[in-house]
Amino acid sequence: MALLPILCYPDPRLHTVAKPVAAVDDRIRTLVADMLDTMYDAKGIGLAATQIDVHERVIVIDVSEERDDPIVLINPELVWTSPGTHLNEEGCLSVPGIYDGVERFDAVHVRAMDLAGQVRTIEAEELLAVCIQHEMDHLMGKVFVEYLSPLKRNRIKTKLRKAQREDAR
Ligand code: K1U
Ligand code: ZN
Repeated sequence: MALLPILCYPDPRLHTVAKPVAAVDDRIRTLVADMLDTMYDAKGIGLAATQIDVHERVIVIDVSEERDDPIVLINPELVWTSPGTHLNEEGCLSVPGIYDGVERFDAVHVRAMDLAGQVRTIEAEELLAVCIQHEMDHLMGKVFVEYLSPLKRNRIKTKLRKAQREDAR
C-alpha cells in the first residue's frame, strides 16, 4: 500500500493539462493501486492523477456506500452529455474544507480504457456523473473553485495559503 501526497490548491501544478497514457502496463497498474489507496485513505469518492502530481489521463472513482466498487478510467473522453444541468454541492481533496455549488450535466457517457486495456463506455447519472465531470476537469488542469466568482476564489486562496503556512510551522 502506498499513500501519495495530494497537491493542495492554489498549487500551480494543479493547472497542468494531463497527457494520454501510452500503454496500460505495470507502471500504470501500480499508479492506479496507489491512487485507490490514497483516495480511500482520504475518504474521497474520486481522485485524478493530476492531484498526486502525475500528469497522465488516469482517474479512480468509488461512489458506492460500501467503498468496494472502484472504477478506473484511463484516457477518458466524454462522448455524450445530457441537455439538462443542475447545481451540485462539491468538495475536493485538493481544496480541503471548502464546499460550493457547481453547475454540472445531469448525465454523461464516458469512453475510457479499464485496467485490462479494454475500451468501455460508462453511462453515468447522479453522483457518478458529477464525480466524472469533476475528475475530468482535474485532467484539464481545472479545479472546481474556478467556477466560483473571483471574490470567492480569492478568499479561498487566502484561507488555504494561511492554513498551509501554519501547517508548515
Ligand atoms: O477530486 C477530488 O478531489 C475528490 C472529490 C470528488 C467529488 C466530490 C463531490 C462532488 C464531486 C466530486 C471528493 O471526494 S471530495 C470529498 C468527499 O468525499 C465528498 C464530498 C461531497 C459528496 C460526497 C463525497
Ligand atoms: Zn477534486
